[in-house]
Amino acid sequence: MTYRRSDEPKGSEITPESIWTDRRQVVRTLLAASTVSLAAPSVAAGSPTGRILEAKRNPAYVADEPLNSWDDITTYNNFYEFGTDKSDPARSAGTLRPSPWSVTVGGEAEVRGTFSLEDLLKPHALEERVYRFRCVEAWSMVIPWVGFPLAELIKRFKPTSKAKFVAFTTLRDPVQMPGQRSAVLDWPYVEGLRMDEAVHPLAFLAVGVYGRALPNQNGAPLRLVVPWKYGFKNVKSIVRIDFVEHAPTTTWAAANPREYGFFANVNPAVDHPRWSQKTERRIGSGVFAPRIATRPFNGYTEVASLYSGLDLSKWI
Ligand SMILES: Nc1nc2c(c(=O)[nH]1)N[C@H]1C(S)=C(S)[C@@H](COP(=O)(O)O)O[C@H]1N2
Ligand SMILES: [Mo]
Repeated sequence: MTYRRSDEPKGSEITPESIWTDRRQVVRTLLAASTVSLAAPSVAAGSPTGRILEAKRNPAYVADEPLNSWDDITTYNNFYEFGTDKSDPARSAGTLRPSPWSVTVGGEAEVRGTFSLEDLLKPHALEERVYRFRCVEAWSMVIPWVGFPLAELIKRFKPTSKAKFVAFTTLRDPVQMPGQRSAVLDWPYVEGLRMDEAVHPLAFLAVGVYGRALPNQNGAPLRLVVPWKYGFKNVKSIVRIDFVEHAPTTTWAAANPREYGFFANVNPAVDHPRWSQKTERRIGSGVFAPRIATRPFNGYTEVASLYSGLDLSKWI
């Protein structure tokens, strides 16, 4: 699956930026008006850049609504290691060196060790999945990720019966990540899932978007994607994965436990203390577009059984 043949010139190389933007606008309108074909984003995506990844589209996870453009996905970001404004990561993440990269897998597992990214990825066939993405700040996107199920990786490392949670850690390097020189969050950024969440078929490790290797601002070279949870669970630029017995610390819940919890399941019935979670603004839909109703578990209701018996108004 590729969105653009490698021998094709990038749109921005052959047309002035204004024409390109216009054309994208036209395509977006067409997309909004008709059934979305997954081939369409090749044109709608602006000009994807980066290494082309070989991946097979997974027909179980395709879009029933327009995809966000490459520009939406790569210029409107949360990645506090590069600043707190949405536009900061696209501007500043060039200092991150996603290659060479290594990931350490440790904790309660029979197999452990430090692996180059290439070795870590080798056993996994890449697939493309389109997922809705819902930030806790009440904006959303629809994103074609490339990666593989987290469950497949977990299986290889043979977690022991003591492994009840999986903890993820982002790189800590204030030289590559200048935002870490400021104490806006505790570094490194950490996140976690309960083991049954982590092995759910929806939980995904992404290495690309729009058929290209992840841009730095999106969490190169490896990031988590858990589409039924608020965006902050989707930890970026992962260097450690640990199998642990107890619920690990998670960055936003530690920073503000009154406002954020460990689970962070998308839930329109529980407002954030400072804003409603009932609706969301779809990025790129235009200023006059109506807000969209937010759905329980971001519409991925197949995960509901993971939380039976749990009061989701308490366990936020
Ligand atoms: N390491 C790290 N991971 C992170 C963040 C961050 O600041 N640092 N922000 C989170 C938040 S709040 C969101 S909404 C998503 C944004 O992902 P995107 O920029 O690819 O859309 O990344 C999440 N992962
Ligand atoms: Mo977010």
